[in-house]
Amino acid sequence: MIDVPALVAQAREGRPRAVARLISLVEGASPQLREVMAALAPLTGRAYVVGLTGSPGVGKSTSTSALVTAYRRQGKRVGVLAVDPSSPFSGGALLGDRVRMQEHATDPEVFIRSMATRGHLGGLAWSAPQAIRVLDAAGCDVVLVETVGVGQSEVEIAAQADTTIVLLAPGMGDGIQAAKAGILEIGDVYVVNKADRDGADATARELNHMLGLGEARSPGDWRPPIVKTVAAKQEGVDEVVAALDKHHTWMSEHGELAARRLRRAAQEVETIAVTALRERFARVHGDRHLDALAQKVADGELDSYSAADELIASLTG
Ligand SMILES: Nc1nc2c(ncn2[C@@H]2O[C@H](COP(=O)(O)OP(=O)(O)OP(=O)(O)O)[C@@H](O)[C@H]2O)c(=O)[nH]1
Ligand SMILES: [Mg+2]
Repeated sequence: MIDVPALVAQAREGRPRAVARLISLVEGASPQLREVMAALAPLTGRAYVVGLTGSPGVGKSTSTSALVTAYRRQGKRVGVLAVDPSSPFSGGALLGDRVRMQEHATDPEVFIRSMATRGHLGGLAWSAPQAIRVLDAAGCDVVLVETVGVGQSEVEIAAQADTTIVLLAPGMGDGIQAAKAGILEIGDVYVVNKADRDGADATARELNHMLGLGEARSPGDWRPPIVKTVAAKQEGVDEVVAALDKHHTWMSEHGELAARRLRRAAQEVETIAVTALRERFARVHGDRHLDALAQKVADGELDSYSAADELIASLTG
């Protein structure tokens, strides 16, 4: 048994080992998870959570590292969570990321963690928010969440962030790829990285066009900025931080920050509740009850809605 209050107290002081331990507890769905989350709850809500997403190789890790540098210059404590929704292992696929974060590895004010979420009950939607809470409770002013992979997982991760950065790079057909993956709608800030390469202006223009940024908006609406960077050389990164500050201020002033956090919490509670019901169902009935009901539905003896009602009643009654 782990002494949770002691561990949480150490994490609160920003002790890296305690933070790492807590995230492992979250990742491993420890039986003490409930106790951990209850102890963390009153310590959370301070961190500004920024999600970074974009096609493989656009420079998410390099940009994350560059943002860490920029925030450290402001004296801020920074957490980094690299989430790989496609892999059941942490580490392997994220090795490259670790290398790119190397310069921050010995900074006691920077916490870097990779997380694999495949195979988890509830997956990403369930484990990432808990890990973010740990970093928040550990006193991180900013938590940067990088998602590897494309598609739904990126949209899911964006839902966990206060602000989402969508990264593109010139000459990768990124505009089209991003649009396909549906990630163009989720950006609050757009970054065209690798601006040292040809075509950065064209990519920015194309993006501007696709997002309809030239069109009129209602006063007070957020107009996502497009920032060009050379993350590998720290160029343009202060502008990204300025854009993030601006978005944070805008959200605070328009009630959007609170609204996003409320939506996030609602989603999280729902995920946990549904997962709990599913577990309970498996414990109480195994698949037998479901199979029996399904047989009736297949034979036309029972309609599927009534079968579902019966199933729910058997769990909650
Ligand atoms: N020319 C140039 N190369 C860059 C820049 N930023 C990153 N790179 C390079 O692009 C490659 C990919 O960078 P990463 O930061 O690993 O990209 P990523 O988006 O995290 O990649 P995945 O996590 O694999 O999806 C690396 O070789 C970087 O050195 C840049 O501004 N200019
Ligand atoms: Mg990466």
